[in-house]
Amino acid sequence: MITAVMKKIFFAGLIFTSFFVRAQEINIIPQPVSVKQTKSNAFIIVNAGTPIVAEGDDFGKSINFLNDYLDRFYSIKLRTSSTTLGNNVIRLSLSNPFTTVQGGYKLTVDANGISISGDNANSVFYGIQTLIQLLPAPGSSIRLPVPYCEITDYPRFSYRGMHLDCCRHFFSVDFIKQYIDWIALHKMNYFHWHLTDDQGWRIELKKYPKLTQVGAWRNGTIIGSFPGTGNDSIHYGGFYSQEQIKEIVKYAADRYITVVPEIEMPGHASAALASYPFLGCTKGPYEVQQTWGVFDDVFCAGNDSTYKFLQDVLDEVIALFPSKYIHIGGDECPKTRWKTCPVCQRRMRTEKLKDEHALQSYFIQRIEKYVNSKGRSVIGWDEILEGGLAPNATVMSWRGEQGGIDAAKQNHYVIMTPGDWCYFDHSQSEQEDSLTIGGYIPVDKVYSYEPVPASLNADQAKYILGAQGNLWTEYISNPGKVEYMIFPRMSALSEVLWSQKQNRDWGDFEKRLMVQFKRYDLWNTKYSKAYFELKTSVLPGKDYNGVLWKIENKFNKKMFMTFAGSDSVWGYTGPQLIQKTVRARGYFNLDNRTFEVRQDFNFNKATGKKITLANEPSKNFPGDGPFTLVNGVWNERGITRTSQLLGFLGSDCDATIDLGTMQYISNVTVHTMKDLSSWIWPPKYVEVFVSGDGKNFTSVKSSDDFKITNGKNGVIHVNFLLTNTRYVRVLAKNTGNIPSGYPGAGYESWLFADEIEIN
Ligand code: TNX
Repeated sequence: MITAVMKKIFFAGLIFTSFFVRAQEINIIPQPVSVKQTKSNAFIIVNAGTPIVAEGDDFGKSINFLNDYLDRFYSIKLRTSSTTLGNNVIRLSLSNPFTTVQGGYKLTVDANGISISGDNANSVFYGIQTLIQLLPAPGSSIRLPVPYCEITDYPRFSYRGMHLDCCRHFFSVDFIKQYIDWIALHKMNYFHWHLTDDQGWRIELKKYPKLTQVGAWRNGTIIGSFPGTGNDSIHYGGFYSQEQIKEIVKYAADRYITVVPEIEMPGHASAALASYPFLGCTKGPYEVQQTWGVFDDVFCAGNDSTYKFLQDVLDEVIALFPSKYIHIGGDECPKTRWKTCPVCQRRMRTEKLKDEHALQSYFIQRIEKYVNSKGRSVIGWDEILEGGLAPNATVMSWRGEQGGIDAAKQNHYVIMTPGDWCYFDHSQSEQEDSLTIGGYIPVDKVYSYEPVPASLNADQAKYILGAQGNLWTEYISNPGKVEYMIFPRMSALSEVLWSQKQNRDWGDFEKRLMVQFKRYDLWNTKYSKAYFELKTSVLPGKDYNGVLWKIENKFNKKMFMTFAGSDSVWGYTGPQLIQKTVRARGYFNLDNRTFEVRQDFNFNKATGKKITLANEPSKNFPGDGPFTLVNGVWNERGITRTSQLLGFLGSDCDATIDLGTMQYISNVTVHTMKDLSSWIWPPKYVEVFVSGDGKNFTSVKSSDDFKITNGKNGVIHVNFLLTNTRYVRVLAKNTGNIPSGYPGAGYESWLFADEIEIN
């Protein structure tokens, strides 16, 4: 019997599955296995008019997610219906599995409506994410056109993760939910929640209340880049109550996302030690750390009370998190305290452990055994390979890919998070002007990542479960900065993880990325615009008459230039000759926005002149060759912009500059760096030699007076009596091996130079 309601739906379907509405292009990230846009027609979703019909299963999670999204961004609400009649419907159903990987779905849009069928309810949820990306962005309300198409899709990897460090900085429950939504929108399925570290313990434990009464708070935070220019002395912290954690775990589960909690051990334990000093080797007192890095005080590996404590903690953690995986850290654990701790040393004797690495291995294996006894598995950072891997552990490879390769060869499961591709705390812009930890990982670098290392054979490759983007938050203190750091790199990573290898194509991704930017706008996120940046380079001028500034944009847009302090603007026709100290600006317009780049040029007698180097710089820091030292550009952004400086490992920077003619000079300044935590030392001294013929040089003066100018940057000035010369040799002496008591003691030190001035 056809009811009045059914008649209405049928009637609405006839009207609204319009034949004449032109469909928008299909731009889905991550790229599905196959997409066919069948016609240029579109099906129209109508506010309150198009019902969602669930067939054969409970698709509540999918329906809620879609409805929330439509409501939030399009002010559209759809109702659910149990009738399958009519063609103005969104139909969700189960199909027979058509792939061996879990997550396969088919989505069809045609005159019969929208149909998503998946091999289970989770797979249908992925189909919903694709449907969301078929909607116009930005949104128009009331009626939403969806292009006619046929899509078949399933994921490549089973672990598709995003990590968030909530210890270095704390993020609210609402923001965590937002983060989880973004994970879902990218068809990712794991949220790695970093909950304990030196700077804060963030999870409420009923049995150990001091962990959050004491351990969740620090009395200040360093200002600026490590080691900082001071301390803000602000009481800072926060934690998640067990109720809030349950809420987040459910919120994630409603989006088919597993929350993997990380409880760090044996290192990164200051917050726990500050709360319960009996857990350390020296028994304290300890404090919740106010600066970043690695700390010598770690959990005592000798005392049984440490293991008892951690087992109690894990009991509560396991009860809160249904995840099969529990992450137990294992990274960056100095062995300093263990070496002098009698209890640790006794443990090594009784367990017949040959050194402290073996003790770390014992620690991890003992904890793993406990976690396994509760029916769960551990994940650890790749340091857990040292001294012998725990039998069932999954390895998270972060110090490059080698840990993952070694683990896979030992038949252990692996999640890849190598620093050079997956560390979203690194800068994604060459022109970054906000504070970051450094590095440079642009979106195309992330996109180029291949999680299965070439050195693995097919059997070993099966152990690579997938990969994850890590967001460490030392320099990320608010949600806006999180958005700025993860977008668009997270979108690139989602395609690395979901899409078939043969379907990955950077050029095609770029085209879809332009639409993804509109979605970020729709979501009102503060994504990074680094992708739009002008590329710049500085080249030698002809006949050493200055330097050339080259600017490029990837959109083939006309560019313009100006010099600060002048009103004139001119069109860019080719590299601009610069012959004096000036602040130059280049820009172009795209979609009513202006994208610009500024560059300061600092001129002196050496700028643009001929330069040769006696020693090659390191392959990792070749700059733009020797010319880097006389290109008029100072390295003002630290080492993010590696084209701007030369790095010498263990060797000297020994440059000879030809001024072209005899000239009077009285000063040489070398621009260099000091960052002892990164093994970067200023020159031991700078010595200046002069010569009229370029063959016979005489030393005029040397100086070791290094002065910091800004952060890690500094200079050595060498002043001398007015001298007439044509050739100037500048020797910046490497300080040699790093002295004891400093990071990297005994190893060769780095010497960085970015400019030589002659005045
Ligand atoms: C290394 S990745 C760490 C973190 C830092 C991060 C900064 C890992 C296992 N340990 O503690 O936050 O570098 O990039």
